[in-house]
Amino acid sequence: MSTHTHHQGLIARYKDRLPVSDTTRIISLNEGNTPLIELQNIPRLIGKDVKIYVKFEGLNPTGSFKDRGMTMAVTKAVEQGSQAIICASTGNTSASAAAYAARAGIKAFVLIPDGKIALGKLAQTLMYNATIIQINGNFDQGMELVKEVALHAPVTIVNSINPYRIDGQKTAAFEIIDDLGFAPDYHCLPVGNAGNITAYWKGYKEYSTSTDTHAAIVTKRPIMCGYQAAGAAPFVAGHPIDNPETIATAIRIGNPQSWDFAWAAQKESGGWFDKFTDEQILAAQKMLSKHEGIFCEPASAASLAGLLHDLSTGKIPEGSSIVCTLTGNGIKDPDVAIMQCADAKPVTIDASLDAVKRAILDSL
Ligand code: AN7
Repeated sequence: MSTHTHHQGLIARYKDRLPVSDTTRIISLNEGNTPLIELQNIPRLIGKDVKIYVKFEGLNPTGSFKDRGMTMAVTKAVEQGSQAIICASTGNTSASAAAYAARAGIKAFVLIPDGKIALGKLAQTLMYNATIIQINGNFDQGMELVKEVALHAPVTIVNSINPYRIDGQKTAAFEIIDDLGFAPDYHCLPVGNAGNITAYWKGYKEYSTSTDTHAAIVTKRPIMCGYQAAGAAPFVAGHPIDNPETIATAIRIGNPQSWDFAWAAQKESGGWFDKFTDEQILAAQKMLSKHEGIFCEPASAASLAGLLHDLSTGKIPEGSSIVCTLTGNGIKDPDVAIMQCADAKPVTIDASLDAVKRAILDSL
């Protein structure tokens, strides 16, 4: 690695493991290099002797892990002469695509389900100046339309069916191993369209395999645990579902595009899929904010909800090291956060010293 300390994005950092050349113009917002934070309070609260680390992907430039894939996808689209990109999205992909298109100076078109994306994601996508096409339908219908329209219009698809997306996102696994010096025993993450579980597994495999150009860095690979929302759990059902529903709108997906890759990750790692209710997901989101100071979006909290469950049953045993990916930033979905904290509404008082003193003493 270079001796410079200025992180210039994940392509610069990992270019010997990514499909770029020395002449490639890199489209980057210095994404990646996100913190891996060890939880200090939750293990004690649940009475388990485990090491839990969260990979806080909400600290990427547009607030989600999508930036890892998007820097690669847009870099390659531009290298191949594309003037426009397109995606279907539950919100985060649209924000990320829009930002990287702005950075590259090309156009972005995004198809989103009308009324079903979090407010912050809509605000971002508008500000980055993408052309937003709202459909009276869900993500899966948007995805089918994007695949069709790309056959008829000069646009590059930047959903995770674009293999460069997976290559960019696999670097999160590299960073975890580079930070810890080992692979965790378990890796827990939310699963929607299933690109991310595919990408992590690819990254873990690449770091544990010797090739002509690279020696293996570790021997171990983690067991992959993919968690879904109960109302949007095709991997638990074993087949796509028609009308996915969950408050975690980011993972409101019924027909995952990386179906086979995700099953391969599960089988090869000895892992599993499971599903959790919106209540369990929101409880995990709040627990993480309240007890660790880490605010992720609802979908991201599915990783912790699943881990808490699997620790409670012993499926994940004490003594384990675990990484949970927190895929997106909680600030993106203010409506759900404020709804969750309705019982802790701020009080309004007179602007006087007495009134402030009283407010403090009342709640000590
Ligand atoms: C916060 O933005 O599919 O299983 O269109 O935004 O790789 O799909 C978002 C997915 C988890 C699921 N957490 O990841 C989109 C989109 C958050 C997300 C997922 C998403 P995949």
